Amino acid sequence: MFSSQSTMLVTGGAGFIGSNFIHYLFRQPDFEGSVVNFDKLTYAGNLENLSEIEEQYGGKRYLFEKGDICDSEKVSAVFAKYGVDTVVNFAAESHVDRSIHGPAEFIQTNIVGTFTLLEAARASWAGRKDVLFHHVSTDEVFGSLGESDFFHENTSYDPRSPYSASKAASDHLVSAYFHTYGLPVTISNCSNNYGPYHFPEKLIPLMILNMQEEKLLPVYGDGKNIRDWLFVEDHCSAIYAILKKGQRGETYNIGGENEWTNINLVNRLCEIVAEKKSKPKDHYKKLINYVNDRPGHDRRYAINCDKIKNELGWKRSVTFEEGLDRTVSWYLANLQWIDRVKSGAYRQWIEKNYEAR
Ligand code: NAD
Ligand code: TDX
Repeated sequence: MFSSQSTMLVTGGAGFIGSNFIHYLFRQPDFEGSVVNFDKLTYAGNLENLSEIEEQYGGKRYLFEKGDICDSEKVSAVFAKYGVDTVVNFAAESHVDRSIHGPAEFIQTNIVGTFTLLEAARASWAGRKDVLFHHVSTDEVFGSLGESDFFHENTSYDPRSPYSASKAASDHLVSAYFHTYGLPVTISNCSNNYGPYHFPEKLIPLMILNMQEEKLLPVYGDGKNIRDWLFVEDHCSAIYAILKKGQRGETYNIGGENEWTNINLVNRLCEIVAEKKSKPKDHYKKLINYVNDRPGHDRRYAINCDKIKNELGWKRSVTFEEGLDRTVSWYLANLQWIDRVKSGAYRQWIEKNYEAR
C-alpha cells in the first residue's frame, strides 16, 4: 500500500547508500512525496552528498533533521512534526574494521537506535496498516560460506564480527515487532555495495584513492576472500521495489550475483585506474601489499536473490564493468570530495588506529 505521496523518514540519509537512495527517489516519476533525512552526521555522514537535492527540493519535498536515532524524544518529535508514514532505516555504524577496534558505538546505534525507531513507529502509528518500517541490513548476518553454497532468506543467522552481530540483533528486533505488535515491516539483506559517495575507508574507494596517491594497496590475508558486489543504484531500486510491492513481515535478499576475490578485484581496479590515468597496465599492481588479515574475516559471501527477482520483478541493471568504470571516473573527478570527507574526525581515527599500515 505504498503511496506516491508518502512522507518518508530516511535515517542515515547523509551516508553512502542513504544519499544515493535519496537521489534515486527524486529521480522516480512515480514518487511525489517528501523525504525527511534524519542523520547524526557522524564521520560517515556528509550533507554535501545531497547539495543538489537541497538546492532543488530543500524546504519543500526534502527536509533535513540532525539527530541521533537513539534519542527517543527527538525521533518521536520528528514522527509527529512531519506525519511520517514510511521509514527506511539506513542509519548505522557500517565499517567492520571499526567494529573490531571499538564495538560500543555499533551496539548503541545499530541495536539501541533501531529499537528506539521501532518504539517511535509503534507509538506513532498505533495499529495503522497503511505504513511501513523498512530496515536495511546486510548479508554479513549470515556468516561465512563454503565454496559453493548461497545465502537464502531462510539461512540461519551466524554473525562473526561486532558489526554483523549488531545488525543481526537489529534484524531480530524488527522481525519481533512484526510478530508481537503487528508493526508493518520489511527487511532487506544486501551484499557489498559500491559506487559514488562510498566512504574511502571501504575496499574499492580506498584502493582508488591510494592509487591516486601512489600509496600501498593493503590486501588482507591471502586476498582470496570473496564478496558479491552490487552497484549502489541497483540496491536503491531493490529497496524501492520492496517499499512498493514487498509483503509485510517478509525479508528479501539483494545481491549482484557477482562474486570476486579481493585480489582479483584489486587487480582489475589497478588496470582501470591505469587506463584512465594513461599509465602502463601494471603500473599500480606493484603497490599491492598483503597485510595481516582482519580478525574473524568471513571467507565468502554470495547471495541468492531469486525471491526479490521472482516475486517483485527486480533485477540488477548495471554490469560490474560499467559500475566500476563509473565509480572510478566519479572518484577521479571528485578528489576534493575525498579530501573533505577525510579531514577532521576520520583523519584522527585513522592515524590512531592505522599508523602502522
Ligand atoms: P555509511 O557509514 O556510509 O552511512 C551511515 C550513515 O548513518 C551516516 O550518514 C551516519 O552519519 C549515519 N548515522 C550513524 N549513526 C547514526 C545515529 N546514531 N543516528 C542517526 N544517524 C546515524 O553506511 P552505508 O554504507 O551507507 O550503509 C547504510 C546501511 O546499509 C547500513 O545499515 C548498513 O548496515 C547497510 N548495508 C551496507 C552495505 C554496504 O556495502 N555499504 C551493504 C549492505 C547493507
Ligand atoms: O584495506 C582493505 N583491504 C582488504 O583486503 C579493506 C578496507 C578491506 N579489505 C577486504 C575485507 C573484505 O573481504 O575487502 C573486503 C571488503 O571490505 P570492506 O570494504 O571493509 O567491506 P565488508 O567488510 O565486506 O563490508 C561491507 O559490505 C557489507 C560494508 O562495509 C558493510 O557495511 C556491509 O554490510
